[in-house]
Amino acid sequence: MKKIFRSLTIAFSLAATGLWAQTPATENDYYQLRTLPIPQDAILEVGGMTVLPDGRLAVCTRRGEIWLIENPYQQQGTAPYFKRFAQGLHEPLGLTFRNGSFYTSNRGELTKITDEDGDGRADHYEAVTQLPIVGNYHEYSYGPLFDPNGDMLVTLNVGWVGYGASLTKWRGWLVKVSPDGKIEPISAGLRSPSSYMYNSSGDLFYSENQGDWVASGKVSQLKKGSFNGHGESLKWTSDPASPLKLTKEQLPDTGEPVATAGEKIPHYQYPACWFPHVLMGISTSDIIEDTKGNLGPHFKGQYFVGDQGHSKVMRMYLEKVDGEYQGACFPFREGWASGLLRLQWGLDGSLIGGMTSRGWSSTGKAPYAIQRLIWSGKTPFEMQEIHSKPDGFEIVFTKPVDPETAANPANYKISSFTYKYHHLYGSPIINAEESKIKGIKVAADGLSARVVLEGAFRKHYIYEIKPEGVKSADQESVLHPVGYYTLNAVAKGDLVTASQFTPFKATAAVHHHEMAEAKAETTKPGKTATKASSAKRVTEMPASWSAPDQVITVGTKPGLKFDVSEVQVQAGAKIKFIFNNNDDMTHNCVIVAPGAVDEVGMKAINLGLKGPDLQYVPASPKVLFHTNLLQPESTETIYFTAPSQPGDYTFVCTYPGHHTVMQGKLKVVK
Ligand SMILES: [Cu+2]
Repeated sequence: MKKIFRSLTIAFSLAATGLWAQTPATENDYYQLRTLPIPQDAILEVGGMTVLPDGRLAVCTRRGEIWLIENPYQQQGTAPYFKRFAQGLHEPLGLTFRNGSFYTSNRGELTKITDEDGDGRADHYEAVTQLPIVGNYHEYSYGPLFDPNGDMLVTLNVGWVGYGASLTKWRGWLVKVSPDGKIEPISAGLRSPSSYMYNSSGDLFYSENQGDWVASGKVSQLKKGSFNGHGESLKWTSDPASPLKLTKEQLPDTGEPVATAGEKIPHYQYPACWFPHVLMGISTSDIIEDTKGNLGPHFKGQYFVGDQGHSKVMRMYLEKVDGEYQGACFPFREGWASGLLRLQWGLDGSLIGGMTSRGWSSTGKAPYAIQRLIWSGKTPFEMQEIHSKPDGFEIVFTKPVDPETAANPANYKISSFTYKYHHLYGSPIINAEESKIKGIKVAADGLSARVVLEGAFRKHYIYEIKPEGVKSADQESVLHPVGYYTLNAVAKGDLVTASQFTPFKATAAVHHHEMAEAKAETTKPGKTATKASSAKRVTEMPASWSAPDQVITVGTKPGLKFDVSEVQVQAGAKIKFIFNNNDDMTHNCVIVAPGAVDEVGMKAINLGLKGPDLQYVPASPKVLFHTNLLQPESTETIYFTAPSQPGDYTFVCTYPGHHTVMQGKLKVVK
């Protein structure tokens, strides 16, 4: 549904501007997904995954098993062969193979598993160490990853008790485990660090998920003694083993911009790249570097990052400015079958995705899956890289641009924004502002464009860069015309002077009109999330009512669910509707006309940067009533008169990524 809707939108806008030329390219034209057939008796909820030296794929599952898969590449069309190697583990969420043994982090134990007699089945399970745990459902453990000295790195999720809590030492930390089982804390402030990796330069990175203290998904470098933002882990910094002495009381837990809050926190590590919540994904997972150009030489040296909730792979380009990593993320390939948690390179250069969605809902509907992504050999027209420059950005393209469209400032839109730093869950986008473009200098080879901006840069802000109107020399549109660059520092170097700007002829008025409209929207003074009642959201009982005819209470549950699947009301009855958000995520509740749920859900996703301001409620006659977006552990009551027309209406959460699963039926009867 998502794809159909999007291509219709593109088709419509092309037709409207008279530029209809050819069918727009899709991700599938360049990157194809192949699904591994999984035998029925294997519940392959992938927790960890590794490719063995002989090419077999090893998978540990959230049900506590390890499976070995021969021929995952389905050579000559033959089926892969699955063999269960080990069982009885406790939700292992990482798998490594080293010197003939597997290593995996169970919730409470780092285990070494060996097949000593060589019969293809594990027969020796050895506890390397006990991992700290009190038994809270949210205390996941991930890894291990061997460091160059042969020690093992493990990351420890915080628990959840209405907020992320470090209920035992060293929850919320990256720890190092020596081969003899000693645990040493390395880095603090982690929330849900499901994925971490060394890049080819030997630097360690992890991906983080939105939550309390964490405004949005992000990828950060992990350094010894650094603090990554989540306050609860600081509980243990008075311990002599702690490599940092920061306390929670020192944190500016005020909701001020994270861009400036970080400057006040000793040892705070700014993310190398934010993955703006919903605009890019909703739950960043595995990071993998493409050192060989497996997905095309144009992306060699870049990273691919999974998103569990959006069932997609994103792309990340990093550069070093002032000695620190920073860079941009881009959409890459959506439409995976389930929640994408693990990424590995196959020996054939395909990108293998290991998936699970139980309890962590995803747009891919399968409960679990393994798929491989294969490059077709064709090069998409994309922003290959974005570089910081002293006066703006340099966009490198994968193919030469059409100099006419690339030189026109109206064909780009650049905005910047940041988030709040606080102990609350997530953050709205704040301080959004559109940049004015002074001019463009297109490189002589057509492969890059310097976009020169007016005004000062905003340090540690996220820059949204959209070359929407730029065409390739053969008139293709950019496949994904958006990237988010995290500008921690502005690079030094040569400036572009006005005389060097590439001249261009003014094009159709439609661009200027769109620009003006977009600008008007983004430069409005910052609005707060709470708005007064509207006709579709009446928060006080209407004066004409003496009492409601019916009171309905709907709550939320983990896993993107309402706590009731169906409620029934009388046509035309006066309804008091209480919505309690008891979950650990942000939700709203929108009542929509029969059959309109997908349409309204997609409109909410397409609100983009405007979404948070609008509570992710799109303007549509099919939206009948709605609440605002509610933070975890909060409630809102609205009043409405039930439709006079009987039928099956839907109540749905339109927070992006939720609408396909988070629905219930509002049955209106005579
Ligand atoms: Cu929701």
